[in-house]
Amino acid sequence: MTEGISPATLVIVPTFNERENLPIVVRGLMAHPNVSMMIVDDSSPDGTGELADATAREHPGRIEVMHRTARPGLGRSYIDGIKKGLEQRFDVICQMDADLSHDPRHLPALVRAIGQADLVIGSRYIAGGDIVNWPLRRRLLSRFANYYIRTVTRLNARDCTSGYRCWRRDALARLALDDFISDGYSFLVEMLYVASRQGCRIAEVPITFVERHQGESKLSRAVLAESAITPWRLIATKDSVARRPR
Ligand SMILES: Nc1nc2c(ncn2[C@@H]2O[C@H](COP(=O)(O)OP(=O)(O)OP(=O)(O)O)[C@@H](O)[C@H]2O)c(=O)[nH]1
Ligand SMILES: [Mg+2]
Repeated sequence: MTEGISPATLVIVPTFNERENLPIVVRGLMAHPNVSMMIVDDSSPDGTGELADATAREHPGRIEVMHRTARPGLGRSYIDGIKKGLEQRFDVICQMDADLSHDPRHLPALVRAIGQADLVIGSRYIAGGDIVNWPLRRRLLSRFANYYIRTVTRLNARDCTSGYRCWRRDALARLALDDFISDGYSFLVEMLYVASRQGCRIAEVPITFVERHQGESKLSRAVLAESAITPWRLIATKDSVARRPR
């Protein structure tokens, strides 16, 4: 069953080696009328970029593919995708992973909630949220990361690290992404922090997060180290001119 999504909505999906997963994500998203997709591929060696091009040809006018070659990285991919998305007519711009952890079926609920919020987080850590197939170690790591981030930054959101998000276009346009200090997963925390500092209304709706079956996780030690430092860097720079609303 697909519920309709009424505002013009763009979903930005960063990809790196997601050949097996991408077609399933595309199918799920294209089932929602009024939803377009931007795939931001970082020259995946497994051919995800070429597959994305072929998929875009099957859905003319609804799927755009950005092939990145310079300065790879998840944060830069989001920045490039968001900038391109903001040039277009969309009222709502969402972020979603390509590894099937984020179910396209949750999208209508996220978009509906944007009626009363500037940013809606697809949340694992509110009532009704869940995680499927994560080993205890991953659960503990994510729980601890959220506790740590919330404590250091005083953010109120329960799930500060979820990459399934839905933004009101104006809130996203105000973020001054070029001034961001982090990349990788910390980039998501920084987006949330800056949005919160700018007075965004932040809401959460429950999602069931499913661990990837295909492809590899890109969570590395370097990523974890950056995540430990980011909350402190954010609070240290929070009054800088760069992050005042523009
Ligand atoms: N364009 C681009 N996409 C990336 C990069 N790293 C990861 N991604 C994509 O970003 C999304 C999230 O990355 P994942 O690798 O799923 O994250 P993970 O390591 O599995 O982490 P968990 O989902 O928390 O287990 C996926 O769609 C990836 O394909 C990158 O450097 N560039
Ligand atoms: Mg993942």
